[in-house]
Amino acid sequence: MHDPLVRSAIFTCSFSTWKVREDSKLWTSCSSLMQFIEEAINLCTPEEVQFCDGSEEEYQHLCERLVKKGTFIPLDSVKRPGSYLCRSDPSDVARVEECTFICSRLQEDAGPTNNWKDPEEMKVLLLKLFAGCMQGRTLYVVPFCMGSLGSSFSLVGVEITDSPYVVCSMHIMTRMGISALQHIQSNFIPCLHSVGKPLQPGEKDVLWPCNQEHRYIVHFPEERSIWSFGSGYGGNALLGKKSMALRIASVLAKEQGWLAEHMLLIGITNPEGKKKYFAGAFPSQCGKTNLALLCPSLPGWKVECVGDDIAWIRKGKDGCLYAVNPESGFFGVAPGTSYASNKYAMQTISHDTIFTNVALTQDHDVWWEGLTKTPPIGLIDWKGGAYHTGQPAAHPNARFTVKVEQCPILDTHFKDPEGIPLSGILFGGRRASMVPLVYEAFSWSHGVLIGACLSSETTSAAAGHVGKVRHDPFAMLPFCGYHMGDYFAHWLRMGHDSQTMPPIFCVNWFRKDGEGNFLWPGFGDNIRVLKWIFERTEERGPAVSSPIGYLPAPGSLDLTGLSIAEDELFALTLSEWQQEIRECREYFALFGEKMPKELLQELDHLEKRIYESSSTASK
Ligand code: OXD
Ligand code: MN
Repeated sequence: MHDPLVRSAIFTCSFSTWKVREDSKLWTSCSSLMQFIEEAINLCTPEEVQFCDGSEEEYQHLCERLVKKGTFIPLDSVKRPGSYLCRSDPSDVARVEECTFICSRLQEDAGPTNNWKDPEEMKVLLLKLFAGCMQGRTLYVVPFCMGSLGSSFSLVGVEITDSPYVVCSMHIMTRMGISALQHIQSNFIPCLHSVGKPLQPGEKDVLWPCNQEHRYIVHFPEERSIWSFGSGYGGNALLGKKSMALRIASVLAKEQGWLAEHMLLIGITNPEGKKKYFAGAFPSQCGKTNLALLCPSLPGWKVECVGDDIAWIRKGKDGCLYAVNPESGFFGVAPGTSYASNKYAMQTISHDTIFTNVALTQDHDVWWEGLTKTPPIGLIDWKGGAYHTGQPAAHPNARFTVKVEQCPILDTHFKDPEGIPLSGILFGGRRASMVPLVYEAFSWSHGVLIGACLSSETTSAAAGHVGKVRHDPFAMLPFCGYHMGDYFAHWLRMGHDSQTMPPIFCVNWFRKDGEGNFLWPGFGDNIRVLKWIFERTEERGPAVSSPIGYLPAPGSLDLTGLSIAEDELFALTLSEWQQEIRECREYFALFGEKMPKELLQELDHLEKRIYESSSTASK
């Protein structure tokens, strides 16, 4: 016999397949979960409901189903075992920031950097869109856990979705199914997702259903719920990631005194065997995955990966910062990844990987720009047509989705529920000029200013113009679930009461010379910069004070074997900095009363130091 709630759900939507299952008690024992499911069924009217258990068998079954439908193309079982290519609709290839909303009760709580709508009005709009939206489709119930199972720092959510691609991706990116369900008491974050394309009786489905007309990625921070409509892609649809682990988690973090950040986490071991951990915030597509999986060019140095995209950071009893990666997979950008640039990423994705929007080779393997110097003959591009020179073979935001366990340099403390202790924090962006290769903040509040002033050229991770410099404070512009001014204040507060905060550094791998060539080789050579940072945290690395922070003392950056114009990498053009400060001040004015005075003072100090040094220079 079914539980009465399940029975009533069956009755109301008369879905055709409900198997009595051994785990049904586990599902029905949480009444708020059953209520969420029942309401979703009644609203979305799916044809079937599938309660996902997270098993390998279930994953394989879903993949087979997607293959049968034509959405997944199996790759060569010898070259790329257990892997699939999936092509999205060409209109659904990236996060849609203009359709992403923070619907707090008060607009001022969302702040000027987020789209906002009154939560009640938004609910009315969403209820209309979701009504009947899963007709002819299967509704999947996906319980998932962000963070280690059973850790008091983890968050449990339940995503209801009508996209089997999303379910497969959640299998990889989160701890999902029964293991997560066991940790739901009554507390979970409900996430409702639909591709927004109901099927009329007899209508043939398309390979990648989505809704081009209506797209909404909506967060209700007080209610702690997420509704996503119209897109099946990445951060729009895998709701444990950007929506829950950043936007909703950032709100919880502010309330509870921790940080939910868009950061990679790495362990670095020096040739003497000493190990330190670092976190790094970089805007989307600024090389976070490459840095997280770095293969050092300096002998004796080792980098191990804890995470490539999201870090949850808490203060330990000793006052130091400890971080965990709440995800269990990588959703990395494929173009540019190769054995030359990132051997560990290539090994990670050598099997059991879902590729989205890459090109397909004649022998059923994958290809993208940068994988090899020239494209192979007979390539099929990401849209499924013959590849023509001059057109992109892979979409620039093409992705691989793969379990972290496949990473050959996964850190042994990856699952540690207490997290890894941070010895330093890095901020970086994609800046063609002005920002030197590396410098260190004078203090925590100066470091917070560096984070707040972070700007970067826009990339294809989000729909819209590419290559325009925009402010992206802490690389959190699209991901902060509340007012950015309050967020800055929260960062300042985290560092106030103790001397135990790690030092903060700024890095820029993307500086160019007058001809538009990158000055720094990047990739494995970034270890040279990490080495200087590592040694600075030991107070061993020599540095010189400059108006913007501490720079490596001449000769202290290990450039052995490189022929590099070091001066150009560190040149400070003071007029450019004066201009930058003017722009930051203008930007900060956006945050009105909520802009912390302390940061404005830090900006004044920076301006004064720059002014003083330019007047000394001109004497
Ligand atoms: C991502 C992003 O997908 O930042 O990680 O856009
Ligand atoms: Mn990201």
